[in-house]
Amino acid sequence: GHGQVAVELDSSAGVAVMKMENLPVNSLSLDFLTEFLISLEKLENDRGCRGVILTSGAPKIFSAGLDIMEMYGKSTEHYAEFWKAVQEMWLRLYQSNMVTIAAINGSSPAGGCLMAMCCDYRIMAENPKYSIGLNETQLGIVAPFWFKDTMVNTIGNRATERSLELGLLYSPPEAHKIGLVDQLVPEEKVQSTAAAVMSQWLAIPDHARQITKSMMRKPTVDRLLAHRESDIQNFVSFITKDSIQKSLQMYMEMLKQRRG
Ligand code: CO8
Repeated sequence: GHGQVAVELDSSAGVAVMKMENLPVNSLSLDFLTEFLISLEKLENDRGCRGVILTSGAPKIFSAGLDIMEMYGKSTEHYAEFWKAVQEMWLRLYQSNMVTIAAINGSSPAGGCLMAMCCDYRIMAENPKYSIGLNETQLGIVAPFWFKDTMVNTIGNRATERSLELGLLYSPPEAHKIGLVDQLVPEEKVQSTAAAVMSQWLAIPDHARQITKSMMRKPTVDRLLAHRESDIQNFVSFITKDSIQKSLQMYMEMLKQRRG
């Protein structure tokens, strides 16, 4: 697909805004992830771009996380390809040389929360209707070790243990309290705050910041790189289980009924 990620580069500031536009809920489909990766790679290779603000063009939703339809009723080859793209998104975003700021202007469950946690800084709209967290266990599925590692690196071990076991989705004040987001602002201030925070981060010399980021994140990245193939195999064998397919089907039905 095309046009699911809108990129606007402000050359004078050296800052790009990446707006996710896979409507209605920015679910991370294989198509979307592929376009996202291409867009990110282009910016990464552009010497004129030093920072990226990741945000959503979908009303009320930052990202609904992995596209459940990609994990349901498909072939094992498809699951493997999909999972590889999810890994790639995480690897690229978590290790980006650019300053990455998540401007979280809507709900951000599961894979959406993962994307936000990959960024260097998180600003969330203080709308009480929004929530953020790794809710995988609520779907009867298990967040992989590198999702867990990313959360541990963000909020610490104890808060991660509780969050993951209960599949907690946090309101903005709760998310701020545990450090899952760094700052809450009124909805209409999210983008301007992101731009202001970006200029603070860009005041630091790139090379020093990049080496420091790598020092902090490389051990976590290396753990996935060392187990990448087995992580794909784990995903495929887990997701193809009858009981897991049944859980996902029930969850999708629950989502649809809840709306009715
Ligand atoms: N994937 C695919 N479709 C989705 C997803 C999704 N993640 N989320 C929502 N949709 C669909 C809905 O089914 C609905 O479709 P339709 O119009 O055909 O009925 C449409 O998007 C709009 O959704 P809602 O009507 O629910 O919209 P709301 O604005 O009321 O709510 C929410 C939006 C809050 C995003 C809500 O839809 C929601 O909670 N979605 C589910 C989010 C979720 O739980 N995502 C988890 C995905 S799993 C993941 O990311 C990590 C998996 C880790 C791997 C595990 C290893 C096995």
